[in-house]
Amino acid sequence: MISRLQLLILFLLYPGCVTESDPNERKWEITLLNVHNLNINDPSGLTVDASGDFLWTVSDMEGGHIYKISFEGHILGRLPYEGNDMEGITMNPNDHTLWVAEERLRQAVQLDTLGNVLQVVNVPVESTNINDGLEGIAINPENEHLYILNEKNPRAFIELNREMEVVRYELLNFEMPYFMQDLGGLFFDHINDHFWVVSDESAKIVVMDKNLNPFQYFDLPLTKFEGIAIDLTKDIIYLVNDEENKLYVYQLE
Ligand SMILES: [Ca+2]
Ligand SMILES: [Ca+2]
Ligand SMILES: [Ca+2]
Repeated sequence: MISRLQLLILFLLYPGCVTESDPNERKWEITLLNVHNLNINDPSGLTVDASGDFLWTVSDMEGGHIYKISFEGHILGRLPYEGNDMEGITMNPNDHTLWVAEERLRQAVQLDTLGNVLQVVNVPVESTNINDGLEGIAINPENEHLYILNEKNPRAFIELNREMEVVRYELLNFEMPYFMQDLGGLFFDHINDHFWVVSDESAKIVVMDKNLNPFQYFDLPLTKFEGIAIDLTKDIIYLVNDEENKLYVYQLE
């Protein structure tokens, strides 16, 4: 028998025998549990309420609304705020305020859960095509930094601090199998410091570490998924499809 100490010595003597992780090695799998119809036009962003009891989504239509929906896709409420082209939503669990990404206006808008606007932040992006703007938004509950995705041209990750200053700006131009044609939705896992990105056109989810290095991907059955939210207590992934107006539910294991 080789003792643990002997193994450790072998490991230290022969570091070359330690292989790097295979990019195709799957850490997790996802299994489709359910697909629910949504009576909402072009649902484009998704987040779990801080209570953990329901979801919030947005319609990207001009004059579109913010909706509270159940995990089965039933509409539980609608806020009076009328969006311009809302493509993302997140909730700050510390103060229970919502943040939406207004794509064409290049703005992050903070609202209370009655729909009153509290703050409007202009987000600097380089894209000149009006509909290649903000598509994803998430928040870090520890430092209250906002994470924002610009869809494409360029595919950018933008981090704003509490003062709403840009403190990180990175382009997400990955090689296969992590390549994404566009960036459609963002979820931040604050327990593991992972970023989950859904790409509409590439029909995939890519998971990145805190330094934005991708390490896992999942193929999705079709395009137009634009919102992603995860219930970390149950390892359930929720996705909304902008074209089908449907809510997809996956088990992560
Ligand atoms: Ca959309
Ligand atoms: Ca749009
Ligand atoms: Ca867009």
